[in-house]
Amino acid sequence: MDALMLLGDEALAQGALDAGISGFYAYPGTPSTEIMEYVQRSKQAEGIHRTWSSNEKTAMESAIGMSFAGKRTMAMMKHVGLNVAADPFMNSAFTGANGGLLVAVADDPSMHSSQNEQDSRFYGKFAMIPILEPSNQQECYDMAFYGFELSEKYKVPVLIRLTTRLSHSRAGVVRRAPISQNGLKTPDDLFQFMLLPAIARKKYQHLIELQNDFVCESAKSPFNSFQFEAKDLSKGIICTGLAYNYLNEVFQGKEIPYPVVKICQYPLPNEQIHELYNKCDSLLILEEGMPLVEEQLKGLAFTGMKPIHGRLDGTLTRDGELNPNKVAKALGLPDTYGKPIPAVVTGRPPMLCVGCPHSDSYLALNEALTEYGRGHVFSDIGCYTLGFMPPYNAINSCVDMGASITMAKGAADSGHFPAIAVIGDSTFAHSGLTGLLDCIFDKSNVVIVILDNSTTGMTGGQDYTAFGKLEDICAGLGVEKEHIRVFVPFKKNFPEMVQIYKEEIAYNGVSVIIPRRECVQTLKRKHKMEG
Ligand SMILES: Cc1ncc(C[n+]2csc(CCOP(=O)(O)OP(=O)(O)O)c2C)c(N)n1
Ligand code: SF4
Repeated sequence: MDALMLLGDEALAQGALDAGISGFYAYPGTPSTEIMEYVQRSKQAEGIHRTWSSNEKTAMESAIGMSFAGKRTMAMMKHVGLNVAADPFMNSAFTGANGGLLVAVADDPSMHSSQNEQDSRFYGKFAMIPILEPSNQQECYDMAFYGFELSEKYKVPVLIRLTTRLSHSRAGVVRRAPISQNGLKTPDDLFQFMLLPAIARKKYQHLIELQNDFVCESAKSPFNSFQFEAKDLSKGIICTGLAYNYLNEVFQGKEIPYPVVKICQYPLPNEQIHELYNKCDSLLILEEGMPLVEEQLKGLAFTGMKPIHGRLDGTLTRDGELNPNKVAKALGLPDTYGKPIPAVVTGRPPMLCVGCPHSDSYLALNEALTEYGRGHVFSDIGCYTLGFMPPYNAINSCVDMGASITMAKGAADSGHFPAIAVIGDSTFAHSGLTGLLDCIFDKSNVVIVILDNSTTGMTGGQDYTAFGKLEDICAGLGVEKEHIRVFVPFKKNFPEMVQIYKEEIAYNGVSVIIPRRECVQTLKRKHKMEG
């Protein structure tokens, strides 16, 4: 088969396509977005489900449904998306899978474009399911085939964990001959997906029984390797996922003098880890993200234990992503890797694009709020979060997707006035609707500004499910029609915009204001495509 130059995300997508997948479900989020974007561009994917879901929970549940029907499927998200999907994700470990079910989660250590740093391997361990963590783009591709097989062999979902550098860097990937999709086939046991307590207890027992099998699979996994032959036994190295790549980069093709255990499939293959521990005077654990393996190995600190070095004892930083330089230093090698970053690419804070509609919306909101001082605007996550920066200084919170509306509600419940929520249109579809329903139910005194730029701007301009329906949705949920106000955020409309903000702040109840103007970047792209 031909070789392709693919991002890690794209390699996983291509692998899933070649491995006979029938449906992709995802909500955008860096660094996972390119998985779905690749599939949406792919001719091979025609006829396969590949539209964006409202959020990660709906994506995960739809994937479980497709698995129920016997087909291979994958849910994709960024790490914080797995928090949103955690309920169906955890329960899917109990229901198990019918058709192969993969959950691809891209973590963002160092928080390049995320509100926190978390390690999805903990979720996989928590759910007690197998985890695959590719160390390069070829493994991203191969793991799609392998993951589906593993999922169907044990009838469990399988977590694939990527990290930013792998998701977003390119390498040659050799393809295999594509295989056809599964036929429709409902589960043999029609109670399989019925998590009533009496059934769920049995399911949990079954999941517990499978744990040993999962360890055996890890021990013979083509993605794990155990190189025990090295002469220098002062150190044994365990590296996981991408860290294996960094280790090899440090030695630049030369022989690594220490025994190395490469872990790209979990749960940990205990026997081989013990063997390494017994052989060597100390261990160095290189893992991207949190010290999951290191903590497991350290357990309780019994006296006489051999030294185990890693992120917990300061050999490596406790936070942030790894790189070959950090790995070299942890090995006691000189700190000579890489060239300094040129000044031109440093110190450039993100800002709203020139002409961004959010900019006009914020300037008018600031004007309307002058008499109240600062501390009234609960924001959310999207391009509009940049309204935090000067010259706007317009917002006071950013916690998780959807939190703007519910935080404004909580503040309003306490008597805080005015309480304004600012939320993007895609974020509103993702997780704003239920918060709005809470406000309507309690007749909360809030003004909710839904910034409608017709796209999911922050992640590169994807479609979203509530497009063209915002007023209808708000009215349908119970917002009074006269308190659903729409304006076009342009400088020339400034007095009208300020007036609308002021009127709705003065109204004691739930108001929705929709500033509507397309994102200038998507507009530019459309014009370019139209030639
Ligand atoms: C749970 C979760 N999923 C996905 C993301 C990634 N993400 C951040 S903001 C955003 C949506 C932004 O779109 P929108 O609300 O329309 O605002 P815009 O960027 O267009 O201004 C997404 C998908 C995230 N931070 N958290
Ligand atoms: S991408 Fe669009 S929404 Fe985001 S800052 Fe630029 S113009 Fe505004």
